[in-house]
Amino acid sequence: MNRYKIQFLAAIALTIAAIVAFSMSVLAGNLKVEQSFAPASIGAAKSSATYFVIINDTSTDDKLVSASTKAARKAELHNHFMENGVMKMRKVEALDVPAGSRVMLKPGGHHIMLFGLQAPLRDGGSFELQLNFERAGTVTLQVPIKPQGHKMTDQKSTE
Ligand SMILES: [Cu+2]
Repeated sequence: MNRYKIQFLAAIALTIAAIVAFSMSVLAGNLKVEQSFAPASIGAAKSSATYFVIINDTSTDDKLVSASTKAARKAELHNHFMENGVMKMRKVEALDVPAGSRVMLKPGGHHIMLFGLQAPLRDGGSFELQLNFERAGTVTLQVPIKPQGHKMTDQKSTE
């Protein structure tokens, strides 16, 4: 293999590495979104959820105000809460992402609820999700679909 071929292959490898890195950590303005995933849907279930971590290393407060995806009819920002010993969830208008904070959307807490899935979410697949922040604007994530029970890297330490 000549030198040029090697350089060419090295360039391809770097490009692939950059794409992989990009899919793991997505920038929205100066915000970072990491560890996104959606659990595979069960049977013919028409709803699911999406989780991720938002990192605001800036000195400016921000807010997640909405989300949308072609994978579902509707994507809503939700939170879980306990009422009379029963776990319920409800829509929230916005999620604060204060300056210098790390905000986690995780099972049992805040999440993006997906209603009316266009197709079942299959383990190993992925879909695009747009997140709209008040200041940072819109970011598009490629959300990987993981098996039921998948844990985020941060989850154990914050549970
Ligand atoms: Cu929900």
